This record gives sequence, C-alpha cells and structure tokens, in this order.
Amino acid sequence: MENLIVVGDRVNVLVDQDNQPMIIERLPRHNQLSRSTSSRPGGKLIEQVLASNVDQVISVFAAANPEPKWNLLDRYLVMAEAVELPVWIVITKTDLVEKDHAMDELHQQLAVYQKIGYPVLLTSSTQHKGIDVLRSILKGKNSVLIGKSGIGKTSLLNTLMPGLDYRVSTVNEITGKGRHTTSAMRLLPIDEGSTLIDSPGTREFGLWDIDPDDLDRYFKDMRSYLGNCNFKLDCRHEDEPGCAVRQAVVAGEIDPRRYQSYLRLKEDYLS
Ligand SMILES: Nc1nc2c(ncn2[C@@H]2O[C@H](COP(=O)(O)OP(=O)(O)OP(=O)(O)O)[C@@H](O)[C@H]2O)c(=O)[nH]1
Ligand SMILES: [Mg+2]
Ligand SMILES: [Zn+2]
Repeated sequence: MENLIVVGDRVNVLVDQDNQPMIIERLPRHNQLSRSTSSRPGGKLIEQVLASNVDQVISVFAAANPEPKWNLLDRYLVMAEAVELPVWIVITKTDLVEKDHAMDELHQQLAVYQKIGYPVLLTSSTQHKGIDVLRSILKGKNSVLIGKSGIGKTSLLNTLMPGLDYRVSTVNEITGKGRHTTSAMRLLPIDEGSTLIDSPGTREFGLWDIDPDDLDRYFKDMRSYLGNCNFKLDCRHEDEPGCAVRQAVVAGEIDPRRYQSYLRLKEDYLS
C-alpha cells in the first residue's frame, strides 16, 4: 500500500468546504523508479517505488568523504537503463581533492563512463562550482538525485536555491558514513517547469524487476557486442568460447572493472 502515491505523481485534488485538499485520483505514471527492499532484515523482498514521472536521473557521488563506489554507480546505471532514462553523473565535494594524483585517478574512472556516453559534471557546493551548469541541466525537466547518505545531495539543493536551508549533517568521522539526514523523498520546484527530487541516501540499493538475463543489455558498453558471441544471445559472457564481450574486455574496448561489476551484479541476483 505504501506505493500508492509517490513523489512525482500527478493527482486530481478536490477541495472540500473547509478548503482542505483531498486526493481523489492518481493519474497514470509515465514511468517509475523502483528498488527492491525488505520491510525487515532477511524479510521478503518487495518493490519500493522511489519516484515517478522522472525525466532524468542525477546520480551523485562525492569525490571524497565518502569515496565514490563505482560498482554502486553501475547499479544506478542499470536501474536507469532498464527504464530508458538518461543519467548525469554528478561528482560533489571536488574541493576536498587536493592532491593532483587523486584528481587524476578520479578523472580516469570518470573517463570510463564518459567513453560509454554518460555525461559527467564536477561540482563543489562549498566553492559554488558547477552549480550554474547543474541548473541548466535541470532546466525544463523532472530530475531525481540518487546517491548514498552524506555525499552532499541536499547541499547541492541548498546551493541551487539559496534560502532553502534544508538540513544537512556531517559525515561520521569514524565510520565515514552519512547520517541519513534526509528521511523522505521530496520534490522541489527549481523554476517554472523544472523540479528536483531530493532523496534519502539508501543503505542498500537492490534492483527491482530486472531479469538477470537482461543485465548485459543494461551495460551500455556491452550492448553492441551481444549478438556477436558464438552462443549469440544465450551467452552468459563467463567462460563460453568465442564470447565477443570477453574479447572486447581483453582488447581494452570494455573496461575490465565494468565487466567485473557486471559479473558481480549477476551473482548477487543468483545468490
Ligand atoms: N567540503 C565539502 N563538503 C560538502 C560539500 N557538499 C556537502 N558537503 C558536506 O557533506 C555533508 C553531508 O551533506 P548532505 O548534503 O547532508 O548529504 P546528503 O547526500 O543529503 O545526505 P543524506 O540526506 O543523509 O542522504 C555535510 O557536512 C556537508 O556540509 C562540498 O561540496 N564540499
Ligand atoms: Mg540529504
Ligand atoms: Zn558472450
């Protein structure tokens, strides 16, 4: 029942004689973003719709504190590809990266995604860097911020909308984790025609309703090789002879870490 109305839904409202609005109907959703979750640890997995009527996903990672988790980004990308939504990769807290070699490493990782076709934006809320570009990316669209707790999603919003002053809190110094400051999804009008949904950082991010056999298609960098394996679309891209995907990894056309990430995600499903 909790998925009946989610952030982003369009509804028809009736205003009663006390001027109280009442939802009488939810209009059909163009799309919805979901993750799988359980109501208690070890419990049955259920679908949690995070948001609906979304035009693009802004997947957010901090340059540091906490460090980016590229396998998690791969998960977000699969989720977005499965519902055919465009994704921006936004990096926050670039002011925390002081050493050149750390910046080089970040750029190296990001280049993998840029090569696949995912656009990247570097930002810093404290230095007000990248904020105007972010604003232009959001223009005229319904966007949703996705990312772990403490990576600076709400800070981005506060910087975009001075005066908003949503609550943010520091990352725990001992665990390096966020404190789950934002506790619910909320939609914010940025300007006429642009809205942004801030989300609570999720501890776990299970994929919902994705067939493990389809995972290869949702890795955009693997897609163009899929029909070329000896076993055609039946190939698992593991140890089959004549696997075009593995050949592309060996040839350096597909990033090995992305390939490992694909195998890992598939294994997560099967376990
Ligand atoms: N140095 C630096 N710190 C930042 C930046 N952006 C956010 N922070 C800090 O990071 C911490 C977490 O920021 P939040 O905006 O609360 O993170 P969040 O992603 O909204 O976290 P949840 O609501 O828990 O999901 C706060 O202490 C912020 O001040 C930045 O660009 N640079
Ligand atoms: Mg927040
Ligand atoms: Zn194959």
